[in-house]
Formats: sequence, C-alpha cells, structure tokens
Amino acid sequence: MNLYEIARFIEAHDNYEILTHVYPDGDTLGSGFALCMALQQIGKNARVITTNIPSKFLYLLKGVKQQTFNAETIISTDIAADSLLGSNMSKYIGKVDICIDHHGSNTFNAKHKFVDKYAAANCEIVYKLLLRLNVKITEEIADCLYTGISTDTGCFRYTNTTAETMRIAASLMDLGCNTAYINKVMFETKSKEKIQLEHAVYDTIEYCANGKCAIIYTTLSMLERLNIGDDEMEGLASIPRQIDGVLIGITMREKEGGFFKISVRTNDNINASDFCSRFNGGGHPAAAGCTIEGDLKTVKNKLIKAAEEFLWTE
Ligand SMILES: [Mn+2]
Repeated sequence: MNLYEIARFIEAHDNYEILTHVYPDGDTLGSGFALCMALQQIGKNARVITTNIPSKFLYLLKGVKQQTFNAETIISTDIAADSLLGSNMSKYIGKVDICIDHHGSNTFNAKHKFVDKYAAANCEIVYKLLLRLNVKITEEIADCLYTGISTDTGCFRYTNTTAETMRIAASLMDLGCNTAYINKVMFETKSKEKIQLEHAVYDTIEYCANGKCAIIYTTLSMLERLNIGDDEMEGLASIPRQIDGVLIGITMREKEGGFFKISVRTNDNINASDFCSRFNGGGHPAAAGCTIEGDLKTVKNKLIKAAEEFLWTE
C-alpha cells in the first residue's frame, strides 16, 4: 500500500491499537502518540500499547485521551521484526493490520505495510500520513513527531539526515513545536547517575581489529552498584563510534535472563545492519542491533570474531 491508500484504510476503520517496539525509543513513542492523537482528532478510538516508557518521554502523552473500547484495528510503528514486539506483546504477532516503518531490513508480519527506508525517522512517515488524513498538527502532535525525528538523527547529525528531514522539522517548528525544550531533555540533560554510568563505561572500552572496532559494555551488577535504571542507557551506544579510527562501535548491555542486547553503530559506510544479521538482528545501515545469549566473555568474544571477519572481508 502507498501512503494515500494507508490513509484511506485508516479512515474506513476504527478502534485502533497502536503498537510500539520493546525498549521504546523516541521514534516509536513519538510515532505512536502522534498517530493516537491524530486518530482521536478525526473521531476514532485509539490507544498506544507500550511498556516501560522512560520517564523523560512522558511529555509525549500530554495531549492523549485515555479511551476504553474493544480493539479492532492494529497498527505498528517503527517495528522491524516480530521479535521486537517483546514477550508481553507477542499475542499481536500475525494480527497487525498496518505496519508503518523505516527499517530497510523490515521482516515484520502485517497484512499491509508501508516501509520507507529513506526516511530518517518513522516520525517523518507519520508526518506525511497525517497530512493525507487532513489532521491538524497540533503543538502536542508536533512535539511527538519532532522527538522521533531528532532522536533518530542524533539531533540532525547522523548520515540518515536528509534535506527532507530538515524541511519536516522546520514545518514542525512553524507549528509551535518545543524544539529547545526537547533538544535539552534529549541531548543535554543527564542525571548524576548517568554521568557515573558513563564514567564506568569508559573503563570498559576494548579495541579489536587493529583499532577499527571498539566495544563497551554494561552489566547488571554495574547497574545495581550505580543504582541506575534502564531508561538511563540511551545514548551510550554512540560512545564507541566517536573514537577516531573506529569503523564499528559496539555496545553490549547485559539483560535479565542470560543475554546481552547489542547496539552497533558504524562509520564510513560499514553496514551495521548486515553485521547484526549475523546474529539474527538488523536495523539501519549505520545503526542496528541484535541480542546474543551467553556470559560477558563469551558474547564479547563472538562479537570480536565477527567484527574481525566482517572488516577483513569488506
Ligand atoms: Mn526509528
């Protein structure tokens, strides 16, 4: 379906549940809540299904009405694969009517899909969809969309940023979006615990592949010692890629249940999504992820081996 057809489908249906991905980020939450407010504005029932929203994102809910209804139509936002629904949303697998996403690696099961891999953020697609639904983009909706666009582009610094990204962000500013507030909360403000965590993480840096790959990690015991929650973890993944000469920057985060969540960020056209596909993950060309089971040493050695093979065969 093209975006026009998606808009007509949405107008013809009602009682929406909007799904966001596990470990929700600014783009999936911004997309979900913007779409929810838009659907409510055009007279539909809608709610967002999500878990563990980091507290810094709670402003996104500002204009959202709580509604009770029996769900009929399911839309997913920014979800590239069934596994990204997480265990508590697995009941939705195979039941999604419309998938809206911007991951070129998308394999998600849905009746209808709109995937634009050139969109820097899923929120860019949602912005265009709302125009086709003749929704009035309120200040609250603009805040949601800007949050997704700014976070997925690292505040317009990453290579996925296009002129179109800038134009959409500029339109959102015209509509009253609180860019200065959002930029500060997303990119400047850090808790004292976060500073301590970064301090600890810098101590874990390890290089391989002749310095072309850098790995950092967090463990559950580190998080416990520093008394820090999952919502402070965002942004760590950009650290190893900042190092001069590093082509693959890997961040390992230990999770409950004996596995690590891996974030990969790359430089110089090294394909992060291809790298993560070796571990059944995926994502974007410069930012991707996967999960690997095992203890710290085992998982790290697997990543080092994979990185060396990957870089020597490029
Ligand atoms: Mn995204």
